[in-house]
Amino acid sequence: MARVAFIVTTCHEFEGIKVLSGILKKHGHVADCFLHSEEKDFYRAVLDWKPDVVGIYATTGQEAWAYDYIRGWKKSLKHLKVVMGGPHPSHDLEPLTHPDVVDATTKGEAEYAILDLVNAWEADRTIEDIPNVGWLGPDGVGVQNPIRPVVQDLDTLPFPDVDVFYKYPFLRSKRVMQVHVSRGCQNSCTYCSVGLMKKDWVSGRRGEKFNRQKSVDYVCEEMNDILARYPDFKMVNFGDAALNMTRGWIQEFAEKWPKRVGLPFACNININYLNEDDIIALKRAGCVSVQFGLESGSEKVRLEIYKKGYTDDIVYSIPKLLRKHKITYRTNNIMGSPAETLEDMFETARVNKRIKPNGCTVLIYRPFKSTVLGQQDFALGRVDLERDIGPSIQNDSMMKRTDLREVVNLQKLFNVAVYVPGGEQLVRQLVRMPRNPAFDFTLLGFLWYQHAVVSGYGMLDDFKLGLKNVGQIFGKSGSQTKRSFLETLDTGSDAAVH
Ligand code: B12
Ligand code: SF4
Repeated sequence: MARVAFIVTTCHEFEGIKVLSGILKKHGHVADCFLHSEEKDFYRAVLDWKPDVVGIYATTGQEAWAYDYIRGWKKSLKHLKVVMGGPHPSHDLEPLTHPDVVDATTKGEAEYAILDLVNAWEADRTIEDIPNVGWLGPDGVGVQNPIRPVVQDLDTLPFPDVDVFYKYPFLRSKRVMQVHVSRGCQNSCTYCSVGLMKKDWVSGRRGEKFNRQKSVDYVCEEMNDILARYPDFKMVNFGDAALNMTRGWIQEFAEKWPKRVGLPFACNININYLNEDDIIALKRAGCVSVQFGLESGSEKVRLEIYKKGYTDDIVYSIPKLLRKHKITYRTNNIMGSPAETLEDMFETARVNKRIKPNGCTVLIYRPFKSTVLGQQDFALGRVDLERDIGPSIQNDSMMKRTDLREVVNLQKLFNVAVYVPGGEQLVRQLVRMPRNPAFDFTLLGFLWYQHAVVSGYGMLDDFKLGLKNVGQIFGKSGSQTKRSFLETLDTGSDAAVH
């Protein structure tokens, strides 16, 4: 029996960690999760728990935040091993080049990799033959082992272990609980990691699927298992890329969910796979709010460069249907990709104005090495490698552009252009000014209102969440340094991808 401590910097309940903890516990290990924001003394809390293994989840830019803590723990706990998983080490073995900190990484979905790894460390066996695991070779270069097939039937997994997050009063007393019912996505947008995950996170065996959805029965049982212990949640947010991943799933869900669970919910949807019947079923099931990625007002950019699959026809027709059936909707939008001029970005604001969303999430384009577009950007030298923008995609840009200031300012003031009468003209003047905290707070104000009030996440919860992360305002990467407040704000949504 090993003791595995997951550590997390963003105040959020992470589905991946819930699942890994569930698997480890099912196989006789002890697991817990420590949230930086929720512990009075994070360093001591983890140390006093005496872990044998520390697990870190990392998106790109977020890999190094705990390195100094780990160095300290390793001084006291001589046997401590550290594994990093998630999107970043799945595509980049750089963390292994800090052998005083990271002992192994995992690539892709890690349910059985972490189990094998913990078992091997416990028995003092080699980890060099474990599928999905990355380790440091004798020449100081990271070695990535081949991966195993992803779990094809998500119903075979134990229920995600919510207890490791809901032990924290703040997370269990929120209005909205986070739930995931699928993995993958029908689309393969070029700015998103999901496209390459589909190719890279599967073993390539014949018939292996990357897009998978839990059965409706499993989801209802999972929910009731959680609600039996934590009955106070008022609403559910499905964090999946899209709830409408499998044809017919929403219709079955609309039959069973209201009777067996009955909580209202918000979710992300792919509007190119949505029709009026689905919208009616969503409404019947209890959906109050959906979010989808518009990303660009230009159909050409959306279809030809982002490969999003959303034609103008879809972009203009689906919102009308959502309004007709009284489901609120928010859009996600990207500013500053190499595909767009500033004028294109103003066009994105105008299209939003036309389709009248209840809120606009606006992210700054970030070139991840785990995306098709990002790989091109690095290859073509479009990225300013000297610029440390921290882990967030809501704060700053690392692209080489002459209009960088305007782009970043427009991201902050986008909602003014969409929602304030005559706003576009005003914003056209303001974007030329130096960056200004007032612009940041304008963005925060709109986001908070749209997310907390319009979509029903709760004003107080969202506000408290902001306060919890206030120390992270406008941070850079690296260990224990501050990160962006904005990064953590939209925790109830899938803002990161769409
Ligand atoms: C829901 C979601 C969020 C949620 C929840 C965060 C989370 N990561 O769970 C919120 C809204 C908070 C969020 C925020 C952000 N996100 Co996000 N998010 C997602 C999304 C849509 C689903 C993640 C998920 O839960 N999947 C289901 C679970 C079961 O899978 P999983 O998390 O990958 O976990 C598996 C493996 O990764 C691994 N694993 C996970 N944790 C660990 C830990 C250890 C120790 C080990 C060994 C393995 C391991 O095993 C798990 C089980 O198989 C993904 C896209 C995607 N489809 O993956 C983007 C994604 C992960 N997000 C991304 C980004 C950029 C962000 C932000 C930086 C955006 C921002 N606001 O600036 C922040 C970062 C905050 C943070 N600390 O993660 C990028 C990461 C790209 C990259 N290369 O780093 C992704 C891939 C989307 C994209 N743009 O391409 N996100
Ligand atoms: S951006 Fe959204 S729709 Fe596109 S591939 Fe990623 S998760 Fe799917």
